[in-house]
Amino acid sequence: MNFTEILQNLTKKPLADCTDQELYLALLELVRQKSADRVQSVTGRKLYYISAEFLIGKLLSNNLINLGLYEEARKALAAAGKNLSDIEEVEPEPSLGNGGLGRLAACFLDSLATLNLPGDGVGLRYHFGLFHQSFENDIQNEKPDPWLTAHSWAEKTDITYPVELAGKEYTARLYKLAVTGYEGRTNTLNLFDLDTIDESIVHDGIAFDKTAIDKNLTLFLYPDDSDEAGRRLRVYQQYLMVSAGAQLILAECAARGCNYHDLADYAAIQINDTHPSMVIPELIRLLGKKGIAFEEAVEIVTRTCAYTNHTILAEALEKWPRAYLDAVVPQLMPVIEKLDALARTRTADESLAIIDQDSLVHMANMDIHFTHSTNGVAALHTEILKNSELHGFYELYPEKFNNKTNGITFRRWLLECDPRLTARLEQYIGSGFRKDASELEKLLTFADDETVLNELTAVKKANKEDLADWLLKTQNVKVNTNAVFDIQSKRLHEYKRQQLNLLYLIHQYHEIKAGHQPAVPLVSIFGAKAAPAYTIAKDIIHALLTLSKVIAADPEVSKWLQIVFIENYNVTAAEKLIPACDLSEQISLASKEASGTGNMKFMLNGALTLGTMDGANVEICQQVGEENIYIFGQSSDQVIHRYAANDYVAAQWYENDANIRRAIDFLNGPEMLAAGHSESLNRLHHELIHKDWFQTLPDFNAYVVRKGQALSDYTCDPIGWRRKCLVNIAKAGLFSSDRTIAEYDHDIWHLGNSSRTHVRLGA
Ligand code: H2P
Repeated sequence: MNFTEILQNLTKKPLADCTDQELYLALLELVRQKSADRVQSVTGRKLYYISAEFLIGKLLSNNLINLGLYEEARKALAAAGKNLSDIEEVEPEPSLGNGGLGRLAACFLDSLATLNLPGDGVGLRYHFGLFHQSFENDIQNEKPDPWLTAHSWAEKTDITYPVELAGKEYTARLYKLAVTGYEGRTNTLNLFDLDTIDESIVHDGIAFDKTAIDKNLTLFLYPDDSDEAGRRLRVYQQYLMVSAGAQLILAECAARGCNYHDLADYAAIQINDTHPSMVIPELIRLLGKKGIAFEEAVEIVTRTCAYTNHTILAEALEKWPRAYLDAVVPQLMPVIEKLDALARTRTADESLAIIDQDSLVHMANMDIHFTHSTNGVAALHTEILKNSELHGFYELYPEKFNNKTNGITFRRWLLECDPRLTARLEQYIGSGFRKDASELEKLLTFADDETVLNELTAVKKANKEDLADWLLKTQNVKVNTNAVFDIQSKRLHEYKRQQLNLLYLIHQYHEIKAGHQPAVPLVSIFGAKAAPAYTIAKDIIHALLTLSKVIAADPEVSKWLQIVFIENYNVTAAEKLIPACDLSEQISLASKEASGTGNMKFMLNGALTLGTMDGANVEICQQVGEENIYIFGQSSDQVIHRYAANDYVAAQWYENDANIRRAIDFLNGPEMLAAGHSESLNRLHHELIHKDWFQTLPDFNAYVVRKGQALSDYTCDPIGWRRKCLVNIAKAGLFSSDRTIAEYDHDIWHLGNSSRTHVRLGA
């Protein structure tokens, strides 16, 4: 049977007569069948990647690519007058993640399956995931973002586990989502849910009764935690995930012959950030029920589990008041107390305790004591963990610390999102890079080939035209594709410093008004969601939207400058933005961005990075060389020292620098106040002068200068610019998640071959 016949067998009518919805369902079914053919039995150690987030994005095209069916499908549909990209539109995007952390988990699943490694995900089946963002009156508005349609990728199973929450028993049901690798095997993303969830309790945006656990537990990812009920709800969610997950792991291992004493020969569990940390005491508790004594259970769990740290921001290293755990998971508290006592026999350092003197339970501390590996996600981040943030732990357990620089799957972030560039690359260097990313380096032989450089420029131009069409269609804005496309898309957070970009744009506004024409027109594109309770982050969005209007209304400035803040930034939007980007904004305060992965996606798609020496930017800089990246700003050492000395006074920078003052004072000056909301603009103005926690002002001038340099290079030396882009693409191979996963496997997991990890378990 040819592809058309196979598909027609499913649609039961000629493809030309089918709606896009019918074709989508047929393709979904076909992908399911083909993925099932690639399921393999597991021998030896299997990975369970347990994570509160899996930001998988739409799956149809990705799965078709990985199954090698994409071209056939596209052609068969085209022959029937159908367009695969229209059919993709039918698929709702599951927003089961917030940002890089969740997207990393999704890339890892893709790489595991591609590398033929046995590795499944474990998480929650949120009904709405992260909220849907819209702008009303230039203010972020949050609504539910439904994705669970009658036919979804996650298939209901009849596997259930009992989970006890606050003394009451709930039933967690398992849903399975097939994850097929590129020319690889099929693994599973296991997602848990309750049958009793009631979506109708959501009202007024994303509000709901936080106490009705049976109805609300898996409604949203990260429900508002600005009140106690919201914070407790997170503990409820986390325990549902880890308890059901732990039961699943034990059941699967037992079915393969594990006697629980040898659990570490059957399972490797990667704890993704602190959200799943309770899996440690939960496994110890469950092993206790199987008759295994506490001491041995601790050793088994330590050998089985490993922990990834994704941030040094204290707010994100979870510390739960003991009272919450007493109330929600009373069955775990005796175990956690014993773990705390055991940890205290290893160190007298109070800061390494699990339960501190204020009765806070430190999840990261529990992870580090009772797993065999703690890794950071970029070289600089791991060094900061070892030398400052987790220094006490590093002294206690030096052998546990290791670095695993993040990566991205090139299937989604090149093959799928940038077919034009992919085709060109294949023409130049063959298709080996699809599976071996290091082959991209072959491109370097074309660094001085002007034909190739011009062709790459043409690819970028066409991608910019596509993005312009998409922006017009979905955001109702028209952009000039001869302008530089400058993009900052990531979670909204002060440490990521969208506000620095904002101040730059105000600065440019003034410069243009003063008759200083820039080198080239600039379209500055933002995509970002602010956590619903994060006021200043929302103020930054409001300021950018307001400034965008002020500029658009000024013909003198709008010739040169345009701000586009896209609504509801998600994976689908990222796939449109990234291939069209010229300049990638990675401007976090040095030391604060653990790694970043957007930076890798942009470079792979031939954008140049404007960034600080932070996270993986440092490694990108090492890869491409300083002449192929625009670096500015304080170093992480300078920042760390400034924090230690506690002598940063934003107001001094404001007082002493006329450019800074002019930019900040514009925020609540007459033009902005006429177009925006005074309360929000005044608050941001005040914040920048009197707090500025993430030291925007010391980096301001350096940023302005470096960005100016980038823009002038773009115009004055187009061939030189494109050569830099080529080098970035060629050197992106290191940032393939296949490399990252191979390192995790080699150093931490040892999948498939039941070899024990040899680690020192105590002090
Ligand atoms: C976080 C870090 C990033 C890192 C990512 C994956 C938490 O993602 O901040 O620096 O690359 O994890 O390790 P994000 O900020 O995008 O939510």
